[in-house]
Amino acid sequence: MKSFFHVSDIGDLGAALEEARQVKATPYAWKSLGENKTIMLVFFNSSLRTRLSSQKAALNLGMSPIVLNIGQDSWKLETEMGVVMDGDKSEHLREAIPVMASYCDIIGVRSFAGLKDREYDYSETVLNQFIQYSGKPVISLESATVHPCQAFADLITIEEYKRKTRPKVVMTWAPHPRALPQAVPNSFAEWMNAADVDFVITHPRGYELDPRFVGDAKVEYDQMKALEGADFVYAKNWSCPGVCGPYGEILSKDMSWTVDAAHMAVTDNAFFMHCLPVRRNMIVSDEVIDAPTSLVIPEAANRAVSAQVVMKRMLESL
Ligand code: AN0
Ligand code: CP
Repeated sequence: MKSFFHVSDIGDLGAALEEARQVKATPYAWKSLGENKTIMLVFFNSSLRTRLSSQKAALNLGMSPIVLNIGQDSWKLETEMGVVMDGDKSEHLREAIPVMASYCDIIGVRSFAGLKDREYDYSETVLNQFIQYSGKPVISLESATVHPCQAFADLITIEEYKRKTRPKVVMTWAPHPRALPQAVPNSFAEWMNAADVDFVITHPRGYELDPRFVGDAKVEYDQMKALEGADFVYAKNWSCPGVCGPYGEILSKDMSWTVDAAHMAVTDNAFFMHCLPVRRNMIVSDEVIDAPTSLVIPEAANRAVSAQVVMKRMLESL
């Protein structure tokens, strides 16, 4: 595997899920695969799960992880071409990327959407520079438009907990005080469309996701109607994707969308999912996230599994 951004990069989903099962059952079985191999994990933004699960996955494979926090441990990096670098950025990505690549075999990059310029974000400007100038396999650890390691872990979790062959999975927008990227809902939609599930998206009007990710998914603007009979409720906030409104802005903080017991009551005793970090009593009520049907912890634990499958495949194709 050369890069990991989209569901198509993982190939057959059944095979990937089977591989995830094997990796989870025997995480140290490929310990020699990563011998004398190094993965560079580059963070332009904060992280708890991605940072730790990626390191854990690398260590399970016998590979050495190096973590770099841009702007904290390193120089601040300029990401735009053609600018006069007279500000606070001391170094350009154009030099930094090949330098980082010279010390490693695989690169993982976290680079959130700036939410200012849709074209800049949706053309994955930063991630594409990593692909172009590193010459190494690149993993998106949440880039401007996608978070594939999360969506793969989510699918693994659904596969583990589903009680029907084809469960109903509902992704619902929920309120948040700050403008957040669309990467998580974009990837979740992309992966659910590829999986064998009945997938429904619900959000207030104006929050329509990019059609590239929505695909053939059903969009239902009535949240309660969407949740009826759901087997999995996947909550997430995102800012305006710029399809039917102003890009990157908060259009609503309607707390009636917070997933609480009344929402869960119309489901088929659904499991609750969220990628974390989550704002309690904004996105989800305490009673729902603390219930036995909440999967947020096993979902986060599966981040190490999805990351290990991806890194294993990359190591196998080096
Ligand atoms: C980020 C987001 O919504 O994209 C990361 C989620 C994994 N969340 C926050 O910034 C709170
Ligand atoms: N879910 C997720 O990616 O969490 P972090 O932002 O903490 O890595």
